[in-house]
Amino acid sequence: MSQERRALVTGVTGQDGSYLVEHLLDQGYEVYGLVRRSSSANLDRLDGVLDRLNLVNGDLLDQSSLMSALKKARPHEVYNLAAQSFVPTSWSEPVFTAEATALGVLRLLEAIRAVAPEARFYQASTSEMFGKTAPPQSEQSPFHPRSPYGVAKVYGHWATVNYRESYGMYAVSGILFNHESPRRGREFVTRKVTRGVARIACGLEDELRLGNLEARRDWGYAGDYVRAMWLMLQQEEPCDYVIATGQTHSVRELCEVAFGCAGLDWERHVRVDEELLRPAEVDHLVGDPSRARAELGWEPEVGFEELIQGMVEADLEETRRGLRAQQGS
Ligand code: NAP
Ligand code: G4F
Repeated sequence: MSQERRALVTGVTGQDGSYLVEHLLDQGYEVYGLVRRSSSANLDRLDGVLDRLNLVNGDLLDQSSLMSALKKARPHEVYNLAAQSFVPTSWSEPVFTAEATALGVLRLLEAIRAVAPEARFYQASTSEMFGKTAPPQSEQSPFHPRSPYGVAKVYGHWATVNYRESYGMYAVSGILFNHESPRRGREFVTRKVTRGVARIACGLEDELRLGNLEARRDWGYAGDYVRAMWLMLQQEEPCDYVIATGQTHSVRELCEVAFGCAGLDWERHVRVDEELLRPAEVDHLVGDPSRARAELGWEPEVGFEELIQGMVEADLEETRRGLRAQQGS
């Protein structure tokens, strides 16, 4: 890249943040990552890039901290990946979820308008906004969110569209379907299953308790999806895009594939726990990424089986490493 480019990424300690930072550094950006105060360091996912990344303090709940971060980073591009992103927590902590996931977007947009109005803005929107809407879901599909998280994300989406329309800001909403990786949080179903497989294969556990096995998701690879985020901010005109694979699988199929990767029969180990069922479920998500394919030239490179196999292998390796460390100590 010939010109100097600076990007500010919120949610940099999360799954997507870590992949996006790597992508932006590869593109030659000077990258600033917003981190909130925590009682213990949680920079593990950034292990390989910490010496090339500028960390700035800030929290989506604190408007002045966002303004300070923007003044320090002077970004050309801002990627808002920070959120309370775990759907079940949004029922137990709905107000906190709205503060971070809905109003947090507004605080950041206001801060950009005041401090860096020329910066291009990416909002991490989600297929959870479609909720009950029948598949396939595209940019034209109506929203019918099914959780306080989904409701909060609809607010963030429309705030982004509104700032584009009200103030002429280059602000876009990426409507991303589920995307996973070995860096996925352990509470999300793919990682819970692949980690469960590893622990069962290593003899540490025998049973994996799950909720709804019939829910269907369009699961892609996080590394592919951060490329789409970046592409969205490189277009002449700001526009919102659905990012998805167009393929769908049930949680039951996920179990079959993941246990199969370790030569295990999932039906011998998986138990349904009613406590893990949600007050309202999103039954069936399948995205239609035609616009992204046509206008961004974006295609996913990693398919479902390859993704799950990679996650199982990574979890097997991590579990065996843990066992070796225990035996050595
Ligand atoms: P994640 O792993 O849960 O990461 C969330 C990030 O947000 C973490 O870095 C977290 O920081 C940060 N954060 C939370 N509250 C904050 C606050 N008040 N102020 C500043 N930072 C805060 O999520 P992800 O899977 O990478 O997803 C990234 C974004 O995409 C999220 O907005 C999510 O809702 C959205 N999304 C994800 C998917 C998916 O399938 N992964 C699909 C569609 C949309 P700590 O480390 O300090 O907790
Ligand atoms: O992995 P999940 O928790 O992801 P969910 O709810 O689809 O949300 C994720 O993807 C969204 C994009 O659509 C993001 F916006 C959001 O931030 C997050 O990254 O659950 C997937 C499905 C659900 O239908 C759930 O009911 O798996 C089902 N499931 C069945 N048993 C389970 C479990 N989910 C979890 N987390 N844990 C279980 O034991």
